[in-house]
Amino acid sequence: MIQFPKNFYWGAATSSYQVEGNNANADWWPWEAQAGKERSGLACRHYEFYESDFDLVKSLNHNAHRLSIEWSRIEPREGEFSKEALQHYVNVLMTLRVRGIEPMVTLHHFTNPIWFSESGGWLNPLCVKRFLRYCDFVVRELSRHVHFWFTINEPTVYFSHAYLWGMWPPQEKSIFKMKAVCDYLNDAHIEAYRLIHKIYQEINIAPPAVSIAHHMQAIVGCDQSLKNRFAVAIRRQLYNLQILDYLTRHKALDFIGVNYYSRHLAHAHSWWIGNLLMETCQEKHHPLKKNSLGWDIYPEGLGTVLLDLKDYKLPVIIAENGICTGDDNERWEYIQSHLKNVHLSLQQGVNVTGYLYWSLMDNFEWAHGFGPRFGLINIDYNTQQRTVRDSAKKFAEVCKTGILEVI
Ligand code: IFM
Repeated sequence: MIQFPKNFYWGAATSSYQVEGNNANADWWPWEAQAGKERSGLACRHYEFYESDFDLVKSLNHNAHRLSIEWSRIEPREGEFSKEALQHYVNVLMTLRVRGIEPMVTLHHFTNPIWFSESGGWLNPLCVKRFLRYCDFVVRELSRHVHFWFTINEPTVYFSHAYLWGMWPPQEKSIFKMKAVCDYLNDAHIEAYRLIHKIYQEINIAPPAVSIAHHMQAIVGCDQSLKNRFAVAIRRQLYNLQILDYLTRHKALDFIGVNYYSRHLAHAHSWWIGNLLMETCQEKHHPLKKNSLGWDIYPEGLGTVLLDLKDYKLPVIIAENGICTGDDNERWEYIQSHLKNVHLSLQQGVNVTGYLYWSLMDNFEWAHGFGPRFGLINIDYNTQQRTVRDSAKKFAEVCKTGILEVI
């Protein structure tokens, strides 16, 4: 049996575009059609059903819930801010609060308003100013209901998928553009961090806790060769730590939000920089169970990643951790094995203060559509019926007691 600290945050995460439905003013909406992808359409209709969804959250003993605000609803056309959309999110937050659930709010989770993308997106020198204008509008109104903010979800995933690998809109494939977007996103976070703190000071409420949700992988060498050890060291710095070093140097993190799913098995066949930075092992000599998207399941990696964060001396919230699978037993195994590693890291002195499973419910998994099932709650997309999975019920016991009965 392992016991987690009192006051630990337990819950699950979602993002607006993936669950709300009908986000027709976001850049992904036309892109799905152009790129011939499955359409997000009505998704889980969470925009309408959030109250009953939060009843389920409550019944599952979650005391925290992460959600995101859809910028394209708030500002559907440049400079035109929707009071109605804002009020919707006030209602959402109040619905959580009356159920005793702490909201954790993301301001940017991969999607942008169409007008923003059409005018250059995150490559337009005005992007940071535009993002801040939206943040200002939202944070002033929502500040009374929110303590925890995530400015940007997984900046490294966003700029690499959208600007280097060409997999997401705007499908750029340029290392220079990616670098420019990386710099703008860092600036956007730092400026938003300062703005959020300034607003709380002006309104005279207790200071907020602001971070990014940073995607971290366990970076492991395929063998102990000098090349691979070197590859692991530079990738660990570049992919996992660099952004945190930069943001802490600018004093722009109150805690660290970590999204952890899998490992990255480095194998560089040559000393060429491209191989050192990117080549992964294609052999089958380290077989691990995989999720339905083919990602390795590697629970001990969460422990390693958390230990790497100890030196930052900041609280850590696991803002996402989860598995897509058709077998719900695997989901419970995944949760248990990852929680064991969270507990280990607590014993090693890492100040982990919360764990949010990804995701509360099955949802639109970006370019993969609705196939992957990450949810604690099953969604029947024909009827929109919600069914709580067994793994969710078992996790609910942990949320209630703070105790994991280990096998
Ligand atoms: O669904 C995504 C989420 O939007 C960001 N983090 C990873 C999840 C699973 O791919």
